[in-house]
Amino acid sequence: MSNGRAHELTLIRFIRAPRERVFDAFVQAGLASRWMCPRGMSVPEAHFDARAGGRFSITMQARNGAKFAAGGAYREFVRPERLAYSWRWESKGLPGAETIIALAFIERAAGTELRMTQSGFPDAAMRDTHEEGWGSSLNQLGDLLDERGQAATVVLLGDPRSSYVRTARMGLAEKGVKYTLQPLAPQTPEILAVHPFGRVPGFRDGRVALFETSAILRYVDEAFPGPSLVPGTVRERARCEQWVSAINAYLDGTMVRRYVLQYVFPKGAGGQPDRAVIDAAVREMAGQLAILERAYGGNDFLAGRRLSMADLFLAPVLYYVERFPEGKALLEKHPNVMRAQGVIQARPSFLDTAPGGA
Ligand SMILES: N[C@@H](CCC(=O)N[C@@H](CS)C(=O)NCC(=O)O)C(=O)O
Repeated sequence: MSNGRAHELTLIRFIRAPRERVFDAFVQAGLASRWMCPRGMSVPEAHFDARAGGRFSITMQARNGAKFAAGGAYREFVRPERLAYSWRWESKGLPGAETIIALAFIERAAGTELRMTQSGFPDAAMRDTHEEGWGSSLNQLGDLLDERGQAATVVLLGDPRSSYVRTARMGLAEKGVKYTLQPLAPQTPEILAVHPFGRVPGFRDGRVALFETSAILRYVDEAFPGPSLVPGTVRERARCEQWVSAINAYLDGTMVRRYVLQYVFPKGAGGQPDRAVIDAAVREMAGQLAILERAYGGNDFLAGRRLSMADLFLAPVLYYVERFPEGKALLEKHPNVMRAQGVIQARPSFLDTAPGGA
């Protein structure tokens, strides 16, 4: 959040930890190296001479190996209330302007209110990139200091019976990200606050709010360590994208909306499933499963030799299809699809996200 003054940045966060600990996280290398970089980066080096007049330096490293070093000097050091220091990027190619960071640590019930102001940016663009960087870093500070860890910051919103919510949960589980699930129905005010179309899932990582499952998984994949959810080669990445798009655009409509949901929320005469709708969906499903059967061939995954986002989109859909008579009969005629389903259904990410909780 910028406070309206020219090129100054103000961020206010509540951290569920005593203020001594929040203060120390800014000035002790062992703590700072665990959070003081945006998500997706790491801190290979940090040196802090933690006293008024002392200097510090910190190096952040991106996944591609690029390093970004910064340093400065403490101007005010009043533990645990206030801290102020200069900040200057030292690596080539980074803006070299010196800025001033001032922090206030305010005691609140159950934690600390952190008020951070960074002033002296030469332009709004530099301020805005720092807003994004610090916002993401402060999410990591919350992960580190809150006893709930990442689950205090990372929130998935949506009814766990939704196939899309399960896809997102499986992706989070595959990455090893801890999160809080808020089981909310579509179109509720809380969902509309993150998803303008009112669907589920929605996602928050601190102040970052996202909707659309593939966008959520892209973010999770890049922002957190852990095995990648997208394949390593150009062709396989495109294939992954191709299947995510096809599942969203074609399979979900037929398999979930016109087939499964016809059983779950029947719309036919006398509150019964509408046979004509089901029969039409079953005919379409037969064609779609034949396409999947050919796509798998002897592979267990849709894009390449290991699990990708594409498989996370399909598994929750086919899980539901198999629960109803025509779907089960159709699936049994497609051994490649059944084999691939068997493989993904044995993974903890699938087992631990069953819609009924078991
Ligand atoms: N393309 C969206 C689809 C989300 C979606 O359709 N979710 C369903 C639940 S599985 C929903 O919210 N349905 C409620 C509605 O259609 O209003 C995504 O990938 O997240």
